[in-house]
Amino acid sequence: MSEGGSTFDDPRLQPAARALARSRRLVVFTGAGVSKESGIATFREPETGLWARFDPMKLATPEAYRRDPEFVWSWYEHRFGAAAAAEPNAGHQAIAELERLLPRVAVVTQNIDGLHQRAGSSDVVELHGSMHRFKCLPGTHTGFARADFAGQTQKPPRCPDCGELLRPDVVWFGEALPGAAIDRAQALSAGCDVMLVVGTSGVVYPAAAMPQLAAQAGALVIDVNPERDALAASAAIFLRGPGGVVLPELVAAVREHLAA
Ligand code: BV8
Repeated sequence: MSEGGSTFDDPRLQPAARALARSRRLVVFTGAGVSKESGIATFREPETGLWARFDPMKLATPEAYRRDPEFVWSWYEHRFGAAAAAEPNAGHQAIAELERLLPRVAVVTQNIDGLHQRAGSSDVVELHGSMHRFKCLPGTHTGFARADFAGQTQKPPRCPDCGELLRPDVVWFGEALPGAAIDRAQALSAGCDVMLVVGTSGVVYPAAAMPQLAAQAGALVIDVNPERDALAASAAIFLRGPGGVVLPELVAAVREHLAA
């Protein structure tokens, strides 16, 4: 704890807060790290227990699901369970507060847990879908909620409309991102004046191209991560620390700049 009582004492905090306070079109780009303090495992840090020995990159694929739907479904059930028990953390809440402080804030997330929306962010682009939505494996019938197959005992459940296997409506490796989501994310990234990047290793494409798009368009990119990630190089300001600690301090400093 530094003398000012703040837990995050980095000289780059003030320049970052000043840029955010002046932003007219802010995009917040997030990855699994922003949900870490809500108790949801990231992809890069191995899980404990049963799932530690399985590589998410090998499970989140259409091939894995077709090869062993019961196993991949149980992996998602494990992750859904963790997410259902999770609450938005101080980082999600700070991001939602920026929307109340600044003229225009959009969140572009790689996460499928829905925690930004639960924290109060109202404009969220889900690049990789949502664990709260389901569709049938052929993709013919979409928009199912968990309640639509609650009565089924078989795992994975079957599509109420065509009887095919259901799957989470998330983007698997090797699958194209939803057209509307990637189009809007690219337009927002190319049109923002500041991009706040939180909790991503920046290795999965095309999502990881968003901060580069923003920087190429002249936006000021701020990167928040306890570790140096692949995007830190394209960031004008790198704030080393966990989102749940850095973001509340950053938003408090933004409030001070706006009040000055
Ligand atoms: C596509 C949803 C083309 C599912 C996800 C070879 C073969 C096939 C494809 C490829 C290939 N090479 C490259 C590709 C493309 C591939 C890709 O990029 N692969 C990578 C591995 C190289 N991409 C794709 O396949 C994409 N599709 O290319 O399609 C196409 C085009 C047209 C037609 C057909 C096909 C689809 C990619 C989407 C996959 N789905 N998620 C699910 O969740 O189950 S990806 C998933 O992994 C996440 O969504 C996220 O995107 C990624 C994980 O990254 P992060 O979120 O950054 O998380 P990570 O754990 O890596 O890092 C956490 C960070 O947080 C760390 O930096 C850590 O330091 C930090 N942190 C820790 N604690 C905190 C913290 N930060 C803040 N606070 C803390 N407390």
